[in-house]
Amino acid sequence: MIDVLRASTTICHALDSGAVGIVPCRTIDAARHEALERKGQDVLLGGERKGVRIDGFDLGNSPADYTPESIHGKTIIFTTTNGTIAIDRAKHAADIVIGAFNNVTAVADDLANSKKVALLCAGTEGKISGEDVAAAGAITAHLLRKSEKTSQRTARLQNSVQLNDEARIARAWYGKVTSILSILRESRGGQRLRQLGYDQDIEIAAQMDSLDIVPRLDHATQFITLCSRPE
Ligand code: 3SL
Ligand code: MG
Repeated sequence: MIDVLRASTTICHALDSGAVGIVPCRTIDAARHEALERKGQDVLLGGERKGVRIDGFDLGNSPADYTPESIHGKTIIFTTTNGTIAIDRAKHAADIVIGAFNNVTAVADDLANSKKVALLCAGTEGKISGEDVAAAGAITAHLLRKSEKTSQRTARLQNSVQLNDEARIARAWYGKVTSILSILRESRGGQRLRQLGYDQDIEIAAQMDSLDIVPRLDHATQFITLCSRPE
């Protein structure tokens, strides 16, 4: 699942800062309920609606707020406008990982041996967002490069990665990107974040491969953690 602005980026930063896990919730009520159920545990409520922190929540959806000082050792109950809904829609997938520009290479390396990969772009309230498609294109390009290298090593003539039209479009779109920061700033979501004064979040989200981590949903616990790939 890819939601560059900002759910995926924030999840990556939260886990990198030492959060125990993220519990994605589809609605604000579900998040509040989850927090009540876990009363007494070290939990924080995080997320946004219309880009801003939800009333009564501890944190919004700015990756910069998820620092080790604020969240190390805590469980984050998290709900956002698009990202956590996309995670919920993917719930029947065998394996769900969270991708952003910050962790393109780590995610692509992790997915490289999968038989079938669906790159789910969260978009913005039902509309395509350019930044999510560009990140999907970056992951696709990395998977292709990896596969070409393997083919050369094993003297196989055919590239083993087969793309559908959507993946080809994403890759072509990413191929046209000269500045990730510009794509993010110009996008629908990016423009709104700038109006809200979140320029710093866009700059963080634009940093390619700043983190070498792969957040993964554990189906049993419904926690997103840095757990390794299921066998
Ligand atoms: O798309 C989402 O779920 C949010 O990350 C949107 S926002 O960037 O926080 O407005
Ligand atoms: Mg988004």
